[in-house]
This record gives sequence, C-alpha cells and structure tokens, in this order.
Amino acid sequence: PLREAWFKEAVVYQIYPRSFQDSNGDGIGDLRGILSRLDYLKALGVDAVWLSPIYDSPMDDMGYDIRDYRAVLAEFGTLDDFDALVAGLHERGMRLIMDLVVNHTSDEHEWFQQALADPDSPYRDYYFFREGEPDAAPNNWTSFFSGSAWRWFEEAGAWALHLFSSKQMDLNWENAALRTEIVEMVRWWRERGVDGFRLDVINYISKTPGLPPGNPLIGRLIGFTGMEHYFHGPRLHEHLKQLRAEAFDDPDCVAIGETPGIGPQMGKLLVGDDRGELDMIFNFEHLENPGRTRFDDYRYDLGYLKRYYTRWQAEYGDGYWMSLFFDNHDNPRFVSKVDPRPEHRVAVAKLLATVQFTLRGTPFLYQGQEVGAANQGFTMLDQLRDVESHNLAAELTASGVAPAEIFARVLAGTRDHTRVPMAWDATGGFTTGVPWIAGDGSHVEVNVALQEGDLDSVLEWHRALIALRRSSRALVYGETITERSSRRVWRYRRRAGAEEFLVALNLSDRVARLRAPGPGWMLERASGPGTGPLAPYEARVWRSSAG
Ligand code: ISL
Ligand code: CA
Repeated sequence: PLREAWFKEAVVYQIYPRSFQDSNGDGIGDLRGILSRLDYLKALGVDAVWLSPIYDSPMDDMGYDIRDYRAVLAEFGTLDDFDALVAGLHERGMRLIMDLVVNHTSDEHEWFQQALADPDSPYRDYYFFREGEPDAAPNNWTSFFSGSAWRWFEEAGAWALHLFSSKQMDLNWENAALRTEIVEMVRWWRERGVDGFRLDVINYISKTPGLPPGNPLIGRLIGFTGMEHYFHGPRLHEHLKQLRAEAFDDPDCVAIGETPGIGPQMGKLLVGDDRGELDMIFNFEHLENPGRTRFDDYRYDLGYLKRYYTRWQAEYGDGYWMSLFFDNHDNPRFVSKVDPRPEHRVAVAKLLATVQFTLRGTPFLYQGQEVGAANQGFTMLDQLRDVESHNLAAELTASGVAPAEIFARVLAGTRDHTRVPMAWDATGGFTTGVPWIAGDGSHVEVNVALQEGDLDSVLEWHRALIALRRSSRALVYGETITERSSRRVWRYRRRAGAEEFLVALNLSDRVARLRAPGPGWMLERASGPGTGPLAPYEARVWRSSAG
C-alpha cells in the first residue's frame, strides 16, 4: 500500500545561499536575501526549500566543511536571521530542509582541534588518526578532490583521514559518543523548526574496521581508491536506523540521503517504507551516460534517461519513493549536457521540467533551473572558485597534461557552472556590490524578470506544470505506465482512479512522428505546436476526458 506524505506531494527548491540573493552589498548571498525572495518561491509553487550549508565554516568547500554545527556563518547572517527565515517560510506554508554534513567536519572544528592538541583527548577517537611517518600514508585510499585521502599533521606526528578536501576530516562513526553528539545537534535544529534534512554523503559514514587498503583495480575503474570500504559500509544501516529513531523519529521530518555510488537497486535498502532509515536518496546514475564521467565533454543521449526511468519507475512500485532531479550545486547544468546549442535551450529545459513534474517522485529544482540557466562560458581557471576544480587542474598539470586539455576537462565538469549568482533581472539583481564569483553575462538574456508573465517562457512552463501536478492525485501518487514508442520518443501515462494523464516527449533534435492519442484525450500542455508530429524536444501532456 502507498504511504502518503507531504514530501511526496511537494516540489523542493534547492538554494545555494552564497549565490541566491545578497542583502547588504558585500557580494555574498545571505539569509536576509533569501527571506526577501520567499514570495517569488511561493508564487512559483515551491513547497519546501533545501538550503545548502549555512553553518559556521572556513569555506574551504563552500560550507561543506563545518566548524561549528550550532552557529550560522557570519557572512550569511545570525541565528536570529535563521529563525526569521524559518518563520517566513512557515507563514507562507513552506518548509525548510537543512543540509546536514556529518561524514566529516572542518579541521577547524573544536573537536578536531582538541584531538590534534592532545592524543588522550576523548575527541581523538572522533576522527581517524594514525600515528606514523610522514612519508608513508596509512593506506592507499584517495580523496575525491585529488591526491591521497590522508593528511600528515607534523605537530601530532599523525595522519588523519579526509575523503574530501584536506580540511574536511572524516568522522569516526564507530564512536558512540560522537553519534550521540550528532543526534543531539540534529534535535537542536529540529527544535528551531527545521522540517527535514538532506544528509551529505551519508552512505560514507561507516568504514570497514581497520581501514584495509583499497583494491587498485576497482580504484582504476571508478577513479577513486578505497571506496569499496565505505560506500556501503558494514554499519551503515545500523547508524541510519539510530538517526531515524533518535534524531528524527517523526514521519513528517523528511530525511533525504545524498548517496554517491549507490545505484537504484541498493537504494531500495535505504528508502524502503519498512526500513526505518531514509525517505528518499539522491543517486546519480542518470546524470551521465554509461562510461562517461562529469569531466568528459560529450552530448548526453536522452535515450538512456528513458531506459533508466522506465525501469526504475516500475521497480520502485508503491513501497519506495524516488527523488527527481537534474541540476544541483555539484554538477554542470543538465540542459547543456543534453544539447549545448542556444537555439535548443528553451525546448530542452521545458522537456526536462516535464519529466520532473510528471513522473512519480519528488521533484527537486535547483536555483536558476526554472529559467533554463545554462552552463557558463568560463575562459580561464582564475574565474573558478571551487576547490575541486583547482585541485584537479593541479593534479593534471603535475602529470604532464597540456593546459588546453586541462581546461577543457575542468570546464566540462566544474561545479561553478551552477554556483554563479542567480539571474533575477538584466542587471543581475543578485547584489549591488561585486559578486564573489562572476557569471559570463548570460543573465542579461536569461533571467526571472524577462520571463515572468511570458507564457512561452521556461519559467511560466515550470509554474504551469507545478500547478498541474498540485491539482492532480494521478501526477503525484498515480502509477507510471510506459507505452510503446519509437526510439526517439518517450511516452507514458500516469493513472490514479479515473484520473489519467498521457505524456509524450521527443528526445531528439529532429521532428518525430507521433501516433495520435485516441479521442478520449484532451491536450493539456504542449511546449511546441501541440498537433501533428513532435517538434525537436517537444513535450506534450494530455488529460483523459473520462477522469
Ligand atoms: O565530486 C564528486 C566526486 O567526484 C561528487 O561525488 C561529490 O563530491 C559528491 O556528490 C559529494 O557531494 C557532497 O559532499 C561533498 C561536497 O563537496 C558537495 O558539495 C556535496 O554535495 C563533501 O561534503
Ligand atoms: Ca551579503
């Protein structure tokens, strides 16, 4: 039986606080800025906001390196501003989902500082310290941000583990006191009115005891060595059950796991209704065509997306719930991956939105996606701010790759494509000062103000589809029935009781023949001509007149 929940009916909007809205002219987005844009989000049809980290942080990885879990970064505002934001959201009937980063802390976190200063400190065991020699790392694990996953601390005569940047120290979840601290911290935010959490790399928290060496063959295959010892570790499910039971034992508190490396099949173990762990996960298998990585420059084949969702919509059935997303702060714009040509941008953006709002699952929009924002035309490394991009460039340089090739790879995958300021109007509208990271000027043509009220715009397409989804039980809870179609067309129905919708999508950049739906179907929306064959990337939605 299908369990109903607010977050299954919701549209979630991810805000990258640093780049959404600046309120005081320092060029950095902040909480007061977000507060000033809540009416915009409400009018778009957003039900919940997911805030990327706003905690106190030295910002080595843009806030995913937390120094103090119970404080707001001064650049973003204060706890009072945070409370005002929660109140502003709740007044408008919207909810707040916080980012929770508990696989690691900043090396500047007090726990780590104490652990470093005193080997007998109780905090020493909160992390993975290994005493030794500076020329021999404890194992061969590599960091996701290039190089070894171990950092040498001369003052302590010891190594410490960091799967991400050298300032993001992995926490040791084997330690029960640490787990209790995390539970208490989460409850503290719950008491401030937070409605749910997005748990950063939460599938990495349990590591194989003893941290054995990674298999170099697996390492070569996936590009990171050691991952088999923590991407689905021995106590992962136990730790998640503890979090659910002790920190968010409330069916209304949504828990979304960010789980790189976990495919949809394994994901069922994390989100099954009977598991008592998470409500949804983000897995990433649909974001690249098989055999490709984020740093490859290639045209994404939408035929793969059709196969992927056709399979997983059927396999997830009633007992599991999917997240539906294309853009986030860790990836380039999906619209550019599908077709980078400007003349196709609008049609592709509408097609992707149609997928998100008519399949079964919770749609997550990332800021700017609703106006069809595309990748940025960066021309040199100096324009980038992301630690991952710079580390990768340094690593490739050290291994002798030519500068032009290095830049091409970084440009294909840099996370900064989605971290540039939100485009509110032709002047930008993000800040009155100098933004902390500059976009490529495309905001002059692609922005909110230009599209508001223009019924052909990407923004109004989003608004209309969100409204349609909201008005329909079939589009939220209905089963997904895939219809036969040619290779270049994707065609499915959504049905609940007597209510039924039919969706047809042209996955190609050429006109595609379409078997006309029977007389019982009324056209509800079309992103192209709406009759005859499908225009390139056209999306059409019909409603059954029986329902
Ligand atoms: O960049 C990656 C590896 O190539 C991604 O897998 C990414 O790092 C991964 O999805 C984890 O992302 C999350 O945790 C990171 C942080 O940098 C990302 O912004 C965050 O979303 C470490 O906290
Ligand atoms: Ca500011």
